[in-house]
Amino acid sequence: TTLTMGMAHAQSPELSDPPEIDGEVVGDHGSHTLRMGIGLSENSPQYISSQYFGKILEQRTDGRITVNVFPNSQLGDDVQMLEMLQTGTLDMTYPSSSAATSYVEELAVFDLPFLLPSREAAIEVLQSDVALELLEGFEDSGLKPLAFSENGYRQLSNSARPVETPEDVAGLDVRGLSVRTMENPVHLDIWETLGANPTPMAFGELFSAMEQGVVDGQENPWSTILTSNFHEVQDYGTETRHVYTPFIMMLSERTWDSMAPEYQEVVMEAARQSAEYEIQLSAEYDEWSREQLEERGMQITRLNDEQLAAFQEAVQPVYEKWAPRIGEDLIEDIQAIVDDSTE
Ligand code: TF8
Repeated sequence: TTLTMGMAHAQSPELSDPPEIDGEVVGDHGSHTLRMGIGLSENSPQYISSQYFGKILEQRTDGRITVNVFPNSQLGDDVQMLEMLQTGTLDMTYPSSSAATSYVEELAVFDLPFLLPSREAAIEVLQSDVALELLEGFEDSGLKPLAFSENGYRQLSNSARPVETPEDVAGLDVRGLSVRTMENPVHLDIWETLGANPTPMAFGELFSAMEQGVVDGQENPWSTILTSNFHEVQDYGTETRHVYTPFIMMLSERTWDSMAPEYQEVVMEAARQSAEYEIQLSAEYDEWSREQLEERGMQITRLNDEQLAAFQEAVQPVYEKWAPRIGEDLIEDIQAIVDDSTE
């Protein structure tokens, strides 16, 4: 109605306050200013929790470690920023695990479609030894992984048509949807298998690519779609939940090596605490973001069981192709954690 039309939308849901900062203040081991580049905007759980990370460090080092967070991919996209960490031109970044599979191929396990059926199960996995061991794969890469957190369940959005079935993606009488994917081979394969026309692209270029009609759509969690204003150029959304993507908080190994062991310990603790906070914020954002998107005019399709099963069946070949490369044992280990958590 005209009344609500003029009303400003809330910028965020009711968010939990950050946990109180505890732990002792460590001694003087010099000063560090950490530059951290992230992909998402100032409203995102990623940004809010990164600021909290900086707060913890500032408080626990008596202001000797400070963190400057640069949002909106302004320093580069996930892949580029990881390279900047390797060369030491940037201290920190916060990529999707999918952007790091060129360093640790097994991380692609998280890119397998429909692997993690619930957020509870996903978080169990992220906090498991299996996940920790995956991070060990970064040894000698120039990257120091600090903690896993949540990017979240990916959902399809597009500007062309409502999508309820894989056929709607492929298009029967019309062309298949062109869908931007992350620069990740499994994601590329998922959308190819669904009959779309996938285009890998840096996240920072995505909004204008959609605005200019270079691609019809993309897939990301509702919170990212909202906080990146994708609804301004995307009329349709579908709750596909096809992949659950983790984030990994990353430090340059050069920066890590330049820090006193006491500082390293505090950095590790701060990363874990802020990752936990990020996971909480992400959960608080998810459903709220979907509602907000609907309020702002996006037409969102919720799939019924049959429709969801059709998507799961359609991407089965992706599993069969990638499982041997990623490792059947690893997949089984993760499935065991999932089964335990859903019992
Ligand atoms: C993507 C990812 C990104 C994040 C963030 C921008 O679609 O989901 O949103 O990794 O760095 O590229």
